[in-house]
Amino acid sequence: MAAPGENLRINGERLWDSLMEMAKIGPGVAGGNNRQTLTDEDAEGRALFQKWCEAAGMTMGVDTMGNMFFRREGADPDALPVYVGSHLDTQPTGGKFDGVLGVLGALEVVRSLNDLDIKTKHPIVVTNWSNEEGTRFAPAMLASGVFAGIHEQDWAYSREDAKGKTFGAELERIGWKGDEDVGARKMHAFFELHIEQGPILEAEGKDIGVVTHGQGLSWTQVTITGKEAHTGSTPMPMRRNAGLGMARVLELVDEIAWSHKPDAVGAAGHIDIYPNSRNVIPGKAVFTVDFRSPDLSVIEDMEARMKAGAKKICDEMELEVAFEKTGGFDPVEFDETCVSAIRNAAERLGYSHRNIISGAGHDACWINRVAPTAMVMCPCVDGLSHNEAEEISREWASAGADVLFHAVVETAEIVE
Ligand code: HGY
Ligand code: MN
Ligand code: MN
Repeated sequence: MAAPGENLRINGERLWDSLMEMAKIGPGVAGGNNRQTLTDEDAEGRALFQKWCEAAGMTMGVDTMGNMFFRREGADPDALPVYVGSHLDTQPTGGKFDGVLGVLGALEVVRSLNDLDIKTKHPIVVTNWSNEEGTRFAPAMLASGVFAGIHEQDWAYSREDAKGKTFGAELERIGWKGDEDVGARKMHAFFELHIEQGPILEAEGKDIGVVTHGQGLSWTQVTITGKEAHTGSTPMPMRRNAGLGMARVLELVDEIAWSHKPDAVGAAGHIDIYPNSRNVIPGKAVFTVDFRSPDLSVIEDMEARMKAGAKKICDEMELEVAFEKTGGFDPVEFDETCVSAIRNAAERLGYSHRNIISGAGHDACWINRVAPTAMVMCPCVDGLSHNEAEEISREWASAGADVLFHAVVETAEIVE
């Protein structure tokens, strides 16, 4: 397939302006974003994205999970489209670029194709996946997971946030429940641009990460039950302290992850303690253990050791413990042809690059189950993400979008 000429580039200034414009919606308290899925802020961001895509001549489709698809016609209307996108929802203390760079980078690809009046054989579809973060409604990558047939839609609709609101009800409430059958769309390929969310590319002075694999993820929700009692008048031997039990389990989680260094990681980001009162011994602790590794057998080992160890800790402390698997996916190997399109694009454009395994989960990890898929990454400052101080340079944003542009156009086949 003819590749675009090395001088074909996106409009970096327009991309940066769109990122800064979107960042005004659902602002955080420290310069980042709090645009959680299915909130009014998410709805506002979706509307702005729809306006921009329709102004670029694309037609919108929305499926029953609220996934948004904007189609640019190809010379062959029957050819399967090349899909490109990511997610607009953010963490509660999220950055301006996690997910958003991939969605607005995809829009920039189409805007640049329009500027250059380039026609492609395959249609191109710009995509925003609902609820990639899984922070308000677990698990992460929920809607792309339903699209790929991993989760049932009814189960996804039943997922509840901390206030007991369900995904299905909130999707209706914000008016973004579409009528397309989720997963009915077939793809020629899917590409996702994303910030690395880790330190490797910046540390090595590389512009581009060619993502060959994604590490696997396991989320286990642990509930430890003890007995609420007075922190002052209850003798130490009589206490059944669920908070202390959680602390010992979290120490164990850290130890287990370190035992598989350097690739495995483990922590708990979600922690609820009850009744969370200064002078009451915690009667219940609910927390989610997040284990990740590129090696499935390591993930399984970490999960099993954590459960056995937590059971032993709780037995010794006369506490009850229960486990619920609330998310997970096996390590992912992306499509070699799509990965090569990204590597060749970086080479052609003169960007330094290296192969990389994605530390974070992405919608591409699920879409890889139903279509040839690959990702391109750009560095982020200090490797920081899921933090309002998340930062990238304009140059990194442009480099990532240039490579995305070339990989998408090559795969969609330019029509002379
Ligand atoms: O959890 C993840 O890896 C992604 O950021 N949702
Ligand atoms: Mn993301
Ligand atoms: Mn994220």
